[in-house]
Amino acid sequence: MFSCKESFKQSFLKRLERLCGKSFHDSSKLDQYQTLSMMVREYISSNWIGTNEQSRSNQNKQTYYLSIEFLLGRLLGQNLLNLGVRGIVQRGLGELGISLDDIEETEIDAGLGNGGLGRLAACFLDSLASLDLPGHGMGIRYKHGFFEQKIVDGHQVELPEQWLKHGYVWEIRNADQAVCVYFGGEVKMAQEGGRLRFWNENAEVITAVPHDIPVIGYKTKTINTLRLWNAEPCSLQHEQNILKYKLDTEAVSECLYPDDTHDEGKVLRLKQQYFLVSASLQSIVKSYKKNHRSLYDFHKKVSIHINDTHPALAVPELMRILLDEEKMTWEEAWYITVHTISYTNHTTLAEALEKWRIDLFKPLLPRIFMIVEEINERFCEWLWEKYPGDWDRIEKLAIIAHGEVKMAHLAIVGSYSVNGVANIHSNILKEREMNGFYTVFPSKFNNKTNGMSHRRWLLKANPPLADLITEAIGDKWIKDPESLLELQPYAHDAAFIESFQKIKRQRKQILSDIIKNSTGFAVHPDSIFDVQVKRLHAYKRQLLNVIHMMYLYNRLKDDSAFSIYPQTFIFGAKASPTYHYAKKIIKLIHSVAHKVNHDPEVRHSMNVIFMENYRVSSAERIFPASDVSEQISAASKEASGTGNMKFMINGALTIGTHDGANIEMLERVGPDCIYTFGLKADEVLHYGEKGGYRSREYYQHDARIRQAADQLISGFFEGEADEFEQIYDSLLAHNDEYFVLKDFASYAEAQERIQKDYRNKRLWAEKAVTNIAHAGYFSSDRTIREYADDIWGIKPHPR
Ligand code: 26V
Repeated sequence: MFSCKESFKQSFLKRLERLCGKSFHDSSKLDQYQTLSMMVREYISSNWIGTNEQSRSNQNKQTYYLSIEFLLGRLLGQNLLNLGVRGIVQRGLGELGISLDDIEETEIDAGLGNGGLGRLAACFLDSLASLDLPGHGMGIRYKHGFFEQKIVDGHQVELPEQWLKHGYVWEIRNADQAVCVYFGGEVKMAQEGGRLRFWNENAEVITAVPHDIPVIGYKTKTINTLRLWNAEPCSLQHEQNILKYKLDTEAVSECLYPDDTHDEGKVLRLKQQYFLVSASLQSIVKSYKKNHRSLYDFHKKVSIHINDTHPALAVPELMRILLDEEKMTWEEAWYITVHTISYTNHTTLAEALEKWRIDLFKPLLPRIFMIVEEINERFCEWLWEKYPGDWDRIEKLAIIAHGEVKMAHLAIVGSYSVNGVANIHSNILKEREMNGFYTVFPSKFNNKTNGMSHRRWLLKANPPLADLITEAIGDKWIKDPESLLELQPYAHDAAFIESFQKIKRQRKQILSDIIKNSTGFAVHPDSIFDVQVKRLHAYKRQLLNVIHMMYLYNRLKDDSAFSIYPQTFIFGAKASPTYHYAKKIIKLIHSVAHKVNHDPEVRHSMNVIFMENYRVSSAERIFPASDVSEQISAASKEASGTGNMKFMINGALTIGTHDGANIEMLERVGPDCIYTFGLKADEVLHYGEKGGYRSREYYQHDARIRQAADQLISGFFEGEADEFEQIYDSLLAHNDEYFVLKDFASYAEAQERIQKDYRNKRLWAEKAVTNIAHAGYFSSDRTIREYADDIWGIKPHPR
């Protein structure tokens, strides 16, 4: 049906009538979107079945990527591209008088993630399928994804997100493969055939129903699966209060936690984690047993990856299945578990490391708690034998200590591989945060620098740039992103540079139109588009950007000899609903925007824009239109970053600290093509540990800082005079935890370099093209190949 335009048109019209019960003329955009998506789903179904059959018959090793988040965004456009039929569909629909772009716009983002961690999981799925690797995702089918952000008078307001309101065409509900997940109750134990048998009584039972989404690789017959679990009532449960039971059950897959800042200690979050893990492991073991004879080879045929510690209960859950259901000995079960599970750490921030209080954990998961206790005891005994008398070490490394279960410790002890997500981050894990574990398990630790799907972030998000690249070097970069290096000579090719500049200008015009439509404000596409889009966190230092904008504004007002190349500062960020400080920063950005954009003396030199409800689909419009990429975290705090890579591949130049993957970008493009500034990681860590930084000195000695800081509390902005007191205090009373003031001068100096360099359009474009040429390394294809070869031991199986 996608082989030629005519047959596509006919099938489309026929399918539309059958599916929607309407004639084409009466159909809505949504009807058309659903029809087209359904056609895609039917089209791939034989390859989906084929992929599953192949892995069954060949018994090839499979990887399951367990993640509490998958931030997929929209699927239709990417699927059409990957199937190589987007052109035919676009032309066919065009002849029917409809625009494919408009139809794609009707798809609601699947926003089942908070930010980088969830989007990384989605990019990994694309790479796994595109590389013909047998790797599948497992997650939760939240009814409400990440909240929808509205801005009211400069304040963030959160609305419940409704991605399922029109149904979801990409999923197939497989109720026949549902499994039961047990909570609470009492653990019973009896002697049986010379061993202890454990079972659970009076537990609460929840049904986990899988909803499977096909993951379509780029121009390949491999279709992998993303399995999302929905929590539903179970007919086995005897309940007095049925309504309460139904609501309690459904609550488990109701909402994505929008809070990656602090653990609210909510039992519901722990319930979600065990729900994901137990349902996934039961289904993995079941399907393994169907196709293999001996469970003793499990680890040779299955690898299970845990994305951060949220699914770390995979360790005791696999133990429970092997011990209690499969009757293995502890030693047998442990050997298999530790040879099956691998773990990625995504942050070193102590506040973000998950710990669960025993008094919450034990009643909810009594048998799992027993197993964790046993793992802990055996681990501590092992330590004691290796380091006799070293109580300190045992106390530091124990899985259970001071009334809490430490999930990172459980993940490290229960897995064969622990990786960080950029070189610097992995080194900090080894040398500092996890040094105790690195000393006892040095061979487990490794690095896998993050990547992004260049097919979504260049091929799909920026078709004219993708076409220009293909014209120059052919299309092999789509399958082999590191061949983008062949673009390097074009950095000095006048015709190529001119086309690149034209495309960038067009993309800036498109973004300007979007900004005009959503905010009513007209920005100038010839100004420098300087963009910071990412979650709002103190450590990411949106505040540094804001203080610098305030300084620019003040200088433009006060110093008549001062002028700048017009610059548009664009922000997009969601703050966690309970993170009041972050919400104040959003308000501050709006207050500065209001002042700047309405000042007739300044508004032609600088503008400030906040884009509401930043998400995957808006990111696809923003990266291609950017000139400057703000990656300005306090060094050592951003594990990797992945937005930095998406800007880079779209030809934006980075202003960034020596942090995360920025460092590896610098190593590739060289210091002339990236604007680095600020403290190094070891300096930040040194001050953090030993002290010696006094932010007040920077306030006293730098008039630029003093003026901006004073404006935070002087009523300079409209609204309450004390509105920004908390921000002022964070900088001065609390000694500026993230070194905003200390890095200010260096940041302002890097911005001056940008101001100077941007005026030389030719040179700027050369630097941009150099960035694109070196961005191939940051494709998730490279990352996934490394995971496949070094950690998972899986091989490509093209069909
Ligand atoms: C949690 C917290 C809690 C305390 C305040 C600061 C903070 C910052 C981040 C988090 C989330 C931790 C997990 C996470 O999303 N990490 C992100 O993972 C990305 C993919 O590996 C990586 O690119 C980002 O640098 C990293 O922050």
